[in-house]
Amino acid sequence: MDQEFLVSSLSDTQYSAVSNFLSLGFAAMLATTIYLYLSQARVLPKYRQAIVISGTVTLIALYHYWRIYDSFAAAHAGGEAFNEAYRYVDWLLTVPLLLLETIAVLALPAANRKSLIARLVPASAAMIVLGYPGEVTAEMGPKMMWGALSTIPFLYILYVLFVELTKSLDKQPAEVSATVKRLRLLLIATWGVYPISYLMPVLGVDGADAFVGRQIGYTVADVLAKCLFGLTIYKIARLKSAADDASYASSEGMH
Ligand code: RET
Repeated sequence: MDQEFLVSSLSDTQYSAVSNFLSLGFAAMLATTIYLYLSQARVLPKYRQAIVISGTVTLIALYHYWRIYDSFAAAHAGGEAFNEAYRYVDWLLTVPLLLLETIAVLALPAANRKSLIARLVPASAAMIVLGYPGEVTAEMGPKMMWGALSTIPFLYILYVLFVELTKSLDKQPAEVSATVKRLRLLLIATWGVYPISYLMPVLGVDGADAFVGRQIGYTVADVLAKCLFGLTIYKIARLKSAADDASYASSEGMH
């Protein structure tokens, strides 16, 4: 909910812009979910969990985009409050899962994997929970304070991913290591969009423009961080399957 203005006061162009992006988000989540669930059988069994988790992330987001779309349409038609909490509930579930799918596809030794999960999952939940009070307030002071608190676990996650992923890259085949590097770049580039969208009201864009910019920013970032990210995980799983098993590689025409 944004206290500064009512969704019903958006111009027709602003309303259509947000509505079209939300609809695009819904379609992208639907298509990616089906594609990933159907494709998980095409990688070696040890990589399937990573693909199933990726499809589950887009399935959870598919549900939330439907709810967000409905809440937005109702807020526009009837002046009801727009429910911004759907996004935060979505992230609370999907951000830890995105980290789990990343760890799963790397197929690291168990001790290494457990230590990564134990650090990254609580940090990602803290990042989202601390950001929410700042999202729903129109006051700049508390917005900056919660934003700064949420940035602490955010930076910690980036630090852990950088250090740990870099260590694991040495043990991966060359093509896999190049794709994992691209995955990491994609993660940093897309996750960076969230705090920028959050800061729009602080950056001097206010009221309706900040709302529209934030909704479009979050939606584009979600499609990249969930769909493109999930498809990249699938590509890594295929490359690793081919590297692990020559008969997989030849049956998939990969060598
Ligand atoms: C908030 C609050 C302001 C400070 C920071 C934030 C970071 C949010 C991030 C969200 C990532 C969400 C993803 C969802 C996709 O499934 C909460 C906006 C740092 C990084 C990846």
